[in-house]
Amino acid sequence: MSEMVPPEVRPKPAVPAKPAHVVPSSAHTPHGPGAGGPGSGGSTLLGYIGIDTIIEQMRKKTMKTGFDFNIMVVGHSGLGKSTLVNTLFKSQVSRKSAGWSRDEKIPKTVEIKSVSHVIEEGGVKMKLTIIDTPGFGDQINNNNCWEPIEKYINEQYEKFLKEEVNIARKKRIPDTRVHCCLYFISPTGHSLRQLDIEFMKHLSRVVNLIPVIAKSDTLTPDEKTDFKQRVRKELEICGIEFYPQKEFDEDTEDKSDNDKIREAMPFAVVGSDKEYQVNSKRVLGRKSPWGVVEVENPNHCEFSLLRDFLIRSHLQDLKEVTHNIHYETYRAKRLNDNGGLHPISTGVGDTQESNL
Ligand SMILES: Nc1nc2c(ncn2[C@@H]2O[C@H](COP(=O)(O)OP(=O)(O)O)[C@@H](O)[C@H]2O)c(=O)[nH]1
Ligand SMILES: [Mg+2]
Repeated sequence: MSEMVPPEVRPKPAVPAKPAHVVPSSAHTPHGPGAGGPGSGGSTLLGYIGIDTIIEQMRKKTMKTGFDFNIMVVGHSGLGKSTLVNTLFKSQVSRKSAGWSRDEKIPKTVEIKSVSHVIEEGGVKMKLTIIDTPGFGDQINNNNCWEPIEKYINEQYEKFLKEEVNIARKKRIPDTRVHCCLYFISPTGHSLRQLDIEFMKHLSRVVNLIPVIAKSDTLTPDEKTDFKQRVRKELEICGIEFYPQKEFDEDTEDKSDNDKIREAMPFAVVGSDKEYQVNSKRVLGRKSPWGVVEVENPNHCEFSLLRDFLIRSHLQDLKEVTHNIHYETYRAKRLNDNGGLHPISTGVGDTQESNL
């Protein structure tokens, strides 16, 4: 059995992590509390190394390069998908592209449209791509209507895979993979539709699926509680595992944090781009006969829970699970099935194929 040496915790000194001017070591006279000179309380050997500066280094790199985040919204027309995404990112990120207006006839098949924006906050740049799926569930016969969506998700994995196996591969592969799929459940107050179950069953295997109850202000608080419970039960009975899946919890802390989130899902949300004056404050909300439903007030709806989960606590994990689990599963299957990379039939990317 191998022996485990307990970690040595080194004290962090009150000196800058990285000197402003690097002085050759021969010319360097140790001074200050962390330099480890005689009488300083430590020895040169036990002095500060600076391992913890990796965090600052990573922060700087991320600030410089920025990152991609791709979010897909699915659910039938009018469920408030575009509004919710705009509310999440506090801007018109989900604007309609030219020739794609509400008055237009409902498309015959599911379309997939993406729009990208660069959002910057605190010096950090995020390239946000919203992938919308207009037409989903709007037909009379919605059989297999998850197929084009799954195909799109797989095409993005294929694109990434092709870039990875390219001999002259890019230093940074553009990431168009879907990191998160928000599925909008209609606030019927009854139960899930067959279409909802079919979609979530198929898609939860290939992407981080997050179900939400749309337009929850149209339900009374009691209806909302009942509906949430029923939906959760139905998802369990159907064996639908949404994100964050139990099996990917990394440790007990992760498990206990995620258990709380799982118990509160699916979040019953409200979106709005209108502001109202409430107690001398401007808040995003929706006017109802009972007053203003405040979007960001946790006593009114669960929008803020969703926002905190999606952006403030799990954004990096969504990207990691996409890469380490969903993409990895696709990649392994693809390489196994074909004994390497043969020309693909999806018509994605360039026409030149490379073999492993
Ligand atoms: N009551 C209510 N209406 C909403 C909500 N979110 C959006 N809407 C309204 O529903 C309509 C359709 O919204 P939209 O975001 O375009 O839906 P999409 O077709 O799913 O993208 C618009 O009139 C919105 O103002 C909500 O949370 N509650
Ligand atoms: Mg829309």
